[in-house]
Amino acid sequence: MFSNASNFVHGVDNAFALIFGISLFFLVTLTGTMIYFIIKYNRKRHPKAEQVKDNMWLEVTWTGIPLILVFIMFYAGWEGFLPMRIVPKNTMHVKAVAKMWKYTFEYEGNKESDTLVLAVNVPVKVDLFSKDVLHGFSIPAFRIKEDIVPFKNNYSWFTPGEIGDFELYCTVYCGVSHSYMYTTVRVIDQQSFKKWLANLPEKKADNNLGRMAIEKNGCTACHSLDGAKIVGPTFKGLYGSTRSVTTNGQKRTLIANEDYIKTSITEPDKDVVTDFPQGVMKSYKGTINDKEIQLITDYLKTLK
Ligand code: HEC
Ligand SMILES: [Cu+2]
Repeated sequence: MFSNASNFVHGVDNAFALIFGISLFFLVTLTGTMIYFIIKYNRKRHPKAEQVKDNMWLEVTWTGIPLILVFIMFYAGWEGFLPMRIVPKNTMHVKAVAKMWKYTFEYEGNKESDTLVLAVNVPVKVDLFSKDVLHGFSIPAFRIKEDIVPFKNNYSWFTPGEIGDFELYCTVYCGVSHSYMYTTVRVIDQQSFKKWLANLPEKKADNNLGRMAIEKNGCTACHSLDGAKIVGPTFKGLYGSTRSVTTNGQKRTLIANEDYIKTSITEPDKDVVTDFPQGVMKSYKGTINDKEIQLITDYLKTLK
């Protein structure tokens, strides 16, 4: 609680602490009063029940106090929430593109990245865009959570206040591999950010059939194209490299050639790559035909 990871941490945590405190207070006092009454008005001590009727002050109190408390809670929440919807001028812009089951971040100058890299203390507006279904853009450390709704332009903004890596999730169940839809927010100093952005390659037109097959079949939810290790090994530099795998419980090394790629797609549990889990990738036998496997393989050859 009360970190400085983003400018919204204080507002959200204040509301949370207040509501939590009030709830805790009532949990303790109500339970205490109940126990006290159970003992005090126990049948042995009070054999004859008495009825209390129409106590105006009592009723005014138990209506008035909760009403005031609820308004205080509302005010604390409102104060934390309102600034999230008012974007200041001169923010940096990033477009977050969500699709089953991956985030891509597009930067000015037609550049894109799998990780959301940001400069510390620079306010950023993130335009949220979905290519398919409902997703949820959430950075718990920043206290940010916003729905990404297809055909509706939503946004989020914040100022990262601490250098470091933070988790970014999809928080709306969006299909079988929803749980793999996570990535990292990397906050770096402003100088490093300028350098990073300058080195980020420009997006190429998406007209490669192999790349399209990879996107269409959702492979990029687990395999990055840029060297990042996510759920599975990266595709970058895979083709032609030496792989360490376990086959039938036996460790061995082999070269990633056309046959290996094909076996990896149709029988993923046959050669399990070292340091990666077995059984996570399902077999694409029957889903992807030989022609598509060839297109994918040809595309992998280009990812040096
Ligand atoms: C749910 C996550 C997931 C999806 C989706 C997925 N894979 Fe995998 N894949 C893995 C994991 C984990 C491994 C490593 C363990 C293993 O070898 O089975 C792997 C291994 C591989 C390998 C061997 C990689 C190496 O470094 O030697 C290839 C090739 C591969 N996958 C291709 C694909 C293709 C093509 C698709 C899409 C049609 C795909 N995968 C979809 C998780 C996934
Ligand atoms: Cu999602």
